[in-house]
Amino acid sequence: MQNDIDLQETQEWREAFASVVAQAGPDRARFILDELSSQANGLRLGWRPSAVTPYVNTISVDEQPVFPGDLDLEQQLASLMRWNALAMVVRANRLTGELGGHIASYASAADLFEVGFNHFWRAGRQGDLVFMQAHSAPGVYARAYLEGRLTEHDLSFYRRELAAQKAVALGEVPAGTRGLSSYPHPYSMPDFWQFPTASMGLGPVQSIYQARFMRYLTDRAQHDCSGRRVWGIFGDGEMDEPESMSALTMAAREGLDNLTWVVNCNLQRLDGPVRGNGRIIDELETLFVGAGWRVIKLIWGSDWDGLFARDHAGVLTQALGQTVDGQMQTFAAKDGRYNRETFFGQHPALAALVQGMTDEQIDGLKRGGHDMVKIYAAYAAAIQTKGQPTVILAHTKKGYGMGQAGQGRMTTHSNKKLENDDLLAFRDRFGLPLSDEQVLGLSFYKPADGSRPLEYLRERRQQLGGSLPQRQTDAPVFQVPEIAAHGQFALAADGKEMSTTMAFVRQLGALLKDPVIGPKVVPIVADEARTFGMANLFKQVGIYSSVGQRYSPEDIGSVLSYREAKDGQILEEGISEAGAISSWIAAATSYAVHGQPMVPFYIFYSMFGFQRIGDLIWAAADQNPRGFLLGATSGRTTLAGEGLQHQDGTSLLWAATVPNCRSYDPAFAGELAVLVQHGLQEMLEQQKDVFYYVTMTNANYAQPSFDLNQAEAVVQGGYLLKAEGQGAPCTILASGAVMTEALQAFDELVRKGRRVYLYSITSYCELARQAASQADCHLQGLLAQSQGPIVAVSDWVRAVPEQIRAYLPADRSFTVLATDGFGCSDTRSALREKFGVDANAIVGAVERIV
Ligand SMILES: Cc1ncc(C[n+]2csc(CCOP(=O)(O)OP(=O)(O)O)c2C)c(N)n1
Repeated sequence: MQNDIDLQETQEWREAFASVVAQAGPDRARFILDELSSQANGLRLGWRPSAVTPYVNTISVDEQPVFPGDLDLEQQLASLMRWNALAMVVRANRLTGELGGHIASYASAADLFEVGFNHFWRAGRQGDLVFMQAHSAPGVYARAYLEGRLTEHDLSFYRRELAAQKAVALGEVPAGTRGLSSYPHPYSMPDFWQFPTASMGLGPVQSIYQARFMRYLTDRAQHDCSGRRVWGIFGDGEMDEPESMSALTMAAREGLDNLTWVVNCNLQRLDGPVRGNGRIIDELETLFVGAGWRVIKLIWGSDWDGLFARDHAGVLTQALGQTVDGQMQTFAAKDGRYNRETFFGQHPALAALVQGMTDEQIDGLKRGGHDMVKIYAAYAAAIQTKGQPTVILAHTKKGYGMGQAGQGRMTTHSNKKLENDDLLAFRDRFGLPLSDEQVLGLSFYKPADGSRPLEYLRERRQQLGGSLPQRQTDAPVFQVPEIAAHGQFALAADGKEMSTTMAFVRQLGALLKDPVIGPKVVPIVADEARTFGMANLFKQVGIYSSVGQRYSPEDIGSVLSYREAKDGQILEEGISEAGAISSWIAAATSYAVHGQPMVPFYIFYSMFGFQRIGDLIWAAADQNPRGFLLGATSGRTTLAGEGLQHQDGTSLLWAATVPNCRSYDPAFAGELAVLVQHGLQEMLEQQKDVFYYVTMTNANYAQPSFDLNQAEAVVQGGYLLKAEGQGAPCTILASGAVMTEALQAFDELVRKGRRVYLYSITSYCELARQAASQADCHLQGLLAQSQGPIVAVSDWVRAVPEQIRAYLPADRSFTVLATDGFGCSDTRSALREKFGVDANAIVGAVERIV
């Protein structure tokens, strides 16, 4: 900052501006500022206003609405939540230290949660979607306990899901008692949690795409989501995750005013301060404002209002603006006396501000995120915002109320045990109606049924549509058309040359025309539609754009013209796999979130799927999604020329690690058509919680007609494609695009006087999973149809075919030809020769064995 070289001149300008505000009002003042700014730009002054505003609340005292609730009662209730949450974690860890859990995060966020629960977050299918910071889960359980949704027994099985099952089985606890998952996991608690947030950064990005998907559903007249809102409560440390920030501009570009984030700025993460030497709130303000969000700073509680009002010279605001977060954390950890001496003692005018206050009163000065009145004001302003998403930057103390044991302490995040004195101090601090004995015994506390606090709690939730979080799964059934309606061309391919990708796109095009299923289909791409030959869909169904198309596209006359439309069906996410999978998650969970089943097909470069955004796929799996992931251009040797970053030999291995993901590697268009049909039936008719990962390739080759009698076998993992020849028997297992090599080897071996059995293995993973769980498995019946040593050839790493080794008959040898290692840029034939997965290698492998 430059020194002021003419104080008097500066003062004259200030006064002139102050008089504009006073006489002509804020609109005129803003106009003048805009004019000056544009003049400065015209003069090339290289000046830009700072995006950072003073370290004070955005909502001024006179803009603050009256708090509509019973403040005392709500504070009392919040104290009970705090206690029960704390007791739950400490109890679990007294039992065994290995269970873990967090106290300090919820301690800092409790009021932010409570104002949401009591006044804003509406439940049900017309209500709000709330993404809750995962390590604040104990507080959410504590509330569910007071609401009567969880019992004391349930709480005592926090982080002990298996122990609860055992205890129920042994009759030690009432039937229905259940363990509570560490974090929000819909898979573990399917009627409770809606959105998994435990892997940090994934909640934020998913919340944005959920808000955007609601617009999509509404604009496409599939489901009216116009009354719903997405809320997210996240950590300030969590904002460092690239995913958290990855879609901020999209949210603003799309004008998502149905989205509100609350970032709990307790200034600490796990190891220490988020920005010890800086200020995270300023940094986030700049970032969000730059991205186009409305930023509401919620920094100080009501008891600071008087201090600011008396601070005519602005020394308080200035001193706060100069305090870095590391120091602010120390102030949180220290007592009133320290704060008086160290902070207010910096300047006589500051000291004068707190002259009449005791050290206890200084200690009790609240940060904004601990003041329900201020929180209410911020939330109320957020939901009135039009045309842009809002973030509330809420200033809090980590471990609030944990006193010596944790408030503002460096180690507070991991503190899961409290000493007796600390527990008693916590009781006193929050005025909890607990005896010493109850405190030391960590008794949960719930006011009597019918008592005013409980009645109030229930009334509030009733007003807001019931309890939250709550996951519902009932959804209407949709009839899937006969396979012939969309896959006939593949079933009767009759030797026609095409790639499985081309076949898929053709099938998708036909499905989109189905009057029932068509509108439910959500094609998703991340800037690779042309790569996969999908450009024809641009014109056919259009690309979704919330504003339609404001330009005439360069290729307007073409049949493949780039068409954006408000009712467009394709979600074109640009080069963001994280964004595309988040859209896929929103569509794949729509049956639960909105009671409106949709069928997303996300088609991507297979290498940039599981490897790139595997953790998001895992989070998707946690939500029991229903939809298709299509790994196009797959295979280590089939995507010739592209080199080692693109050539995928591993995604099927990743997919095998996701329990509810059914993964397939079809060789032929007919197999693919059957898989799509079967998946649709499972998801839309039978309403099974499954999702499919199907690989596709870009190699063109002759597609045989498909015998529908083999459909079931394709789904189970493989079928005998053909058997010919006389002589010593041998068996070849092949899948995906290297099937063409196996077909050549088949002919060669028959010519050489062998009896050859060739199988198309559509899924090693499905074969192995079934074999692991039942003796009478498909694999066993399948191999009983053949004889001789088995050679498996795969465009994937060895571990993919190896999945079945343990379940093979003892008298059959098993050799795997695979593509472990990095790929490289060359032709298919050169690559297949290098990896030893071409026809020659297959013949050689068979001949070497016998
Ligand atoms: C991807 C990922 N990395 C690390 C963690 C472990 N972790 C859980 S909470 C936490 C610190 C959270 O800090 P912040 O977001 O500031 O929230 P606070 O607890 O302070 O409210 C970390 C590192 C995680 N859950 N997910």
